[in-house]
Amino acid sequence: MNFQDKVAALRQAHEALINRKNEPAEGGNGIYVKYKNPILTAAHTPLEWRYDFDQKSNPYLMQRIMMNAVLNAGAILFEGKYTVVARVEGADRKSFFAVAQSDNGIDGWRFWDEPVTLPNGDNAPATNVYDMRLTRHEDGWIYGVFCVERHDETKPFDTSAATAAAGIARTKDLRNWERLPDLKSLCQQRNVVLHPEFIRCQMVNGKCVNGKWYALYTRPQDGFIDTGKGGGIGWTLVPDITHAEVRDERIIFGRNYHTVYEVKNGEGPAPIKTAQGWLHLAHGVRNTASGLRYVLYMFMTALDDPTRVIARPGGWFLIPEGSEYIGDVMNVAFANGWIVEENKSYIVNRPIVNDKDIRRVFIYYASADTRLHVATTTVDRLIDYCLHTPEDGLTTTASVETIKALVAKNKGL
Ligand code: BGC
Ligand code: BMA
Repeated sequence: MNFQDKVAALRQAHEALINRKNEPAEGGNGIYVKYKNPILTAAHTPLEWRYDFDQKSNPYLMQRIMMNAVLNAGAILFEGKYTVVARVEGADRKSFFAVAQSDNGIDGWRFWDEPVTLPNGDNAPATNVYDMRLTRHEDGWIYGVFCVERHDETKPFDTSAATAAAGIARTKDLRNWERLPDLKSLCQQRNVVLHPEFIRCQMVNGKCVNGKWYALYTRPQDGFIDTGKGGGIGWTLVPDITHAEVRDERIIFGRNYHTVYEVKNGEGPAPIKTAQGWLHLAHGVRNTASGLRYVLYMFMTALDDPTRVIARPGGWFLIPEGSEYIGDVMNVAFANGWIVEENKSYIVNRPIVNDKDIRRVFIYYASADTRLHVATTTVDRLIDYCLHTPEDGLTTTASVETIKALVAKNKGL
C-alpha cells in the first residue's frame, strides 16, 4: 500500500470505530444496563494527535505519539450534547483532559480537535493531572475539580514519592479554562468534588448561621496512597472559591472493617438532586492478594442537608466484569461522571414529588484504568436501589438474617 492509501485506510478504520453502534449488554441486575462496547478508548483519540501525516517526515506512517488509555471522565450535558472531560493518558504516563461529545450519550463519541489547555495560574506546575469532576454550579460557572500530582520534594531521592492536591478550574465553554488556586489543605487531598449549590445555612451549636458558602466533598489522606487515620468522604465549606481552603473538615461517610470501602473511599461525580434527597455515587477500595480492588457504591443524603446520610445500601453497586477486569490496573471500576437528563418534555411542568422521577441517568465508568464505558438507568431506579437495598449489617450473621428475611417474605407471597 502506498502512503496515501495507508492514510485513507487509517481514517476509515477510525471513523468506523467512532460510528460503531453500541447496544445494551445482556443480563443485568434491573438496577442499570451496561452497554457492550466501551464508549472511549485510546483508539478513539484523534489520529492527528498520534500520527505525523507528512510523508517526508514520516515515511513509515508511524505513530509518533502513542496513547495509552482513556478513563475517568467528568460528565455534563453541554449545549444539548452528552459531554465528557476525559482523562487521556499518553504512552509517557502523563494524563491530560480532553472533551468528547455524543448526541445520545451512548455511541458516536468524538473528541474535540485538541486536548484541553489547562493553565497553571499561580500554582506550581503539576507533573500530572487526572479525574476531573465537573459541576455546573448555581453561580453560573462550570467547575472542574481534579487531582494535581507533583513529586514530593521533601524526598528528593525517592522518585515515586508524590503529593496529591485538588486543582480547581472553571469555564463557560469548556474551551477557555480559568485556573484558580489549588485547594489549600493541611493534608493531601484526592477525589475532591464541588457541590452544585450554595449552602446558605451552617449549623453552629444547633443554630443556623446564614451565609453563602461553596461546599466541597473532600478526601483527606495522610500520605499519597495511604488515607491513614482519617480517610472517608469529608465535607468543608468555603466562602470564596477563588481562594479555597479546608478549614473545618468533617467526615460524612467513613470506612468500616470488612466492607467494600475498608481501605479507601471517595466521592465520585457531584451528587444528583432529587425530590427524595441527593444521590451519591462513590468508589470504595479494599486490599486483596492481587492488589487494590476498586468498586462503585451509592448512598443518599437529605435534601435539606447534603451531609446527613439517609440511605446506605450495602455492598457494591457496580464492579468490573468480564473483560472490564483486564487492563492497566486490574480490578478497578472508577467513576467521576454521570449525566442526568434534564429539560425533556416528559418532566417539564411535572411535579416529581409523589411521582416517579423517570429522568434517565448515564453513568460513565472506567474499567481497569484503561477505557470508558456507559451504563444507563433512571433517577427513580437509583432511589429505589438506595432506599430498598439492605444495609450492610457488618457481620456475617447479619447478612444471613437479611437473606432469611427476604426468603420469608417471598414464601409468604
Ligand atoms: C495515578 C492514579 C492513581 C494514584 C494513586 C497516580 O499516580 O496516576 O491513577 O489513582 O496514583 O494510586
Ligand atoms: C485512584 C484514582 C483513579 C484510579 C484509581 C485506580 O486513586 O484517583 O485515578 O482510577 O486510583 O488506579
